[in-house]
Amino acid sequence: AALTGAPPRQLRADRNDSAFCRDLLAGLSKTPRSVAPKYFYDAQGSALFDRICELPEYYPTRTERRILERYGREMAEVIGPQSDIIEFGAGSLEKIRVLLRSFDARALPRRYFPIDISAAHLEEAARRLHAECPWLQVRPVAADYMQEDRLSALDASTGRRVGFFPGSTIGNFDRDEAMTFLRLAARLLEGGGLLVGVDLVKDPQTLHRAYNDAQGVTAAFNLNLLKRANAELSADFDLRQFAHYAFYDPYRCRIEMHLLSRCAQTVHVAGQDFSFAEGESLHTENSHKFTIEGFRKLAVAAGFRPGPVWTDEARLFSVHWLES
Ligand code: AVI
Repeated sequence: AALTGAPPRQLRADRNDSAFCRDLLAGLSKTPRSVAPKYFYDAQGSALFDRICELPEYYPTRTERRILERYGREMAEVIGPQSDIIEFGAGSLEKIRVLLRSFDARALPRRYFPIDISAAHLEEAARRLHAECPWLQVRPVAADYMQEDRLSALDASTGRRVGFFPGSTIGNFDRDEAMTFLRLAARLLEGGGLLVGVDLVKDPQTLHRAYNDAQGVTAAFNLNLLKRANAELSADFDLRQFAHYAFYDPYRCRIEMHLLSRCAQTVHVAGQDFSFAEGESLHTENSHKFTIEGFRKLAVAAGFRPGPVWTDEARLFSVHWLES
């Protein structure tokens, strides 16, 4: 092994034991083929997602930010003073900054627990936020927020707990996952509440454009999943032989993203062979869109009491306060 330059066997075994490896192999073995969208977010995928958020066609980030800016005072009021804010999938901690600006100096939150899977990124972002807001205790939690047994760091939260889940990430879950998340959040946040961003049903053209941008950033984001598999799992996907395909399904109220094989081909992933027919799909993401009433019903089914909802004038996006 030393002469061929291959990584030591133990290292290779570790890599192929990863959740990404396990889930991709399982997803490629199913019909139809699929893989969970959480695997988009390696360093490159996260950078591409940040670029998507800046695209003229991608309205959610911009619209949600405006809603947070415009109605932040009302949100701060329902959140209440001295609370502990827990953010699920906090990323670069940009959105919490927008929210924090709306608090009256006499009614500030006390602690902030950003939960994110990417530990290195999180520590640095938390340090910067604390430097800007020295009055706020920032306690980063490096974990997958869907794994409740990994959230013991939240035991340090002894005050009124308020969850923050912006960006309509909830739309990337299927119904069962959304219910699992909301039930978990309702338990964790008992006596407090959840502030959650939810993308709305709207005309299909606007939706279609948001996931088929002219610069091809969303296509690069989708294809990056294969690049990641090549880099981490010694796969040999030829990126030129797969096409980004995203469309709105009005029956399921969701955007579906796929990677379509441009030809008949065989791909190798972690020592296994997978044959694709021409046009065959690997389903990479669903992005559900909700009506306000539909989302409130889901929240009730998970054990929340829905409160105020804020939207933009064109009703593109919504932010919900749910009491638990
Ligand atoms: C993170 N999530 C809410 C985005 C969405 O719109 O569903 C991910 C995304 N996929 C393609 N563009 C953006």
